[in-house]
Amino acid sequence: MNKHSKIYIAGHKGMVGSAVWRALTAAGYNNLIGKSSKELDLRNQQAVNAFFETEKPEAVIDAAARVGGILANNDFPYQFLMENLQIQNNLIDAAHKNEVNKFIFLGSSCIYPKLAPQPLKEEYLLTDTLEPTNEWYAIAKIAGVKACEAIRKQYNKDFVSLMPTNLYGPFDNFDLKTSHVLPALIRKFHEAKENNNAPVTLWGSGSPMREFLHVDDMARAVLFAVENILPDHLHNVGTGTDLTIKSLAEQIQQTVGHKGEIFWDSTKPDGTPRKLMNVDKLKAAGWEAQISLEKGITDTYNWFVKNQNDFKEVKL
Ligand code: GFB
Repeated sequence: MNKHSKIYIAGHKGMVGSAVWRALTAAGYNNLIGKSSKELDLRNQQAVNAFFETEKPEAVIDAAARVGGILANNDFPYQFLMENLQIQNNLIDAAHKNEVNKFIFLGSSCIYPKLAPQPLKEEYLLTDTLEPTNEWYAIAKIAGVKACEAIRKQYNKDFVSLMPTNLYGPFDNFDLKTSHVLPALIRKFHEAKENNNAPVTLWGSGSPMREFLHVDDMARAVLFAVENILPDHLHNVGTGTDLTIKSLAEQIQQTVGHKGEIFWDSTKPDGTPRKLMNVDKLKAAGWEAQISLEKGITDTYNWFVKNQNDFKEVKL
């Protein structure tokens, strides 16, 4: 790989893909390609094959996926399973057939069993049953990890999977029905503050623990995988520390400056009790997270305040 190598970033308009685009551009990569979903429907196998035959990228970063928070995953199981399988199968197979030698597949920590020992090591994959609220998405992502592992094993190509913990940052989805917890809480506390410090209702019990990684740290992990041959097919990406949803809520409430009450809606699911990543493998290879949660929340809140008028509802 060199700075003129043609690198296709699938999903370059999303939170992760756009962060990867920024990181690679800042590092001097000057031959990046991306297509919006209107220009190229990644669920369409023929269209994806035609795109690869014309463009012949040297490397592919798969940041394209149907993603969402706990309720979206629970309410749209078919889309989370089928669309993710379609997107990744089309990309992986077209890349394989068109002599792409480096493919970076992105997934999520929910691929690991619901009650796996903590922190989660890569070797715990497929050792027990999954968390039911997101097993559809997880099964699709596990299939992608396995497809990349198979190509690596059978054809000796540099196909790797990076599994980040819960990501957040600029260009996140702030739609209250479909978003993940961190952007949802930023919006809820901000709007409640503007509304005379009205009470805020959050989901579940507040007791589950989550780990949060700023998307710019994730993008540096992808850059690291572009520039190095990683020792194995699967690597966790995270900070190595987590906190309860209740503590996260208090931290966001303080950053936003909301002074009202917090209520917990126990009719909404908690999801998995804990999913802290063991990040020793990627650390040993040379990557480490740099952005603290405190700074990340402040920066994301500032970004939200600047851009909130541009948000659309995200329909699934
Ligand atoms: O981020 P989140 O939607 O998904 O929720 P997961 C994390 C926790 O925050 C859950 C609680 O315990 C939620 O009940 N929570 C509290 C809220 N208030 C809210 C709120 O207003 N909005 C949201 N969204 N949550 C997803 C998976 O799991 O994480 C995906 O479904 C993927 O497949 C992704 O793995 C990273 O962390 O539970």
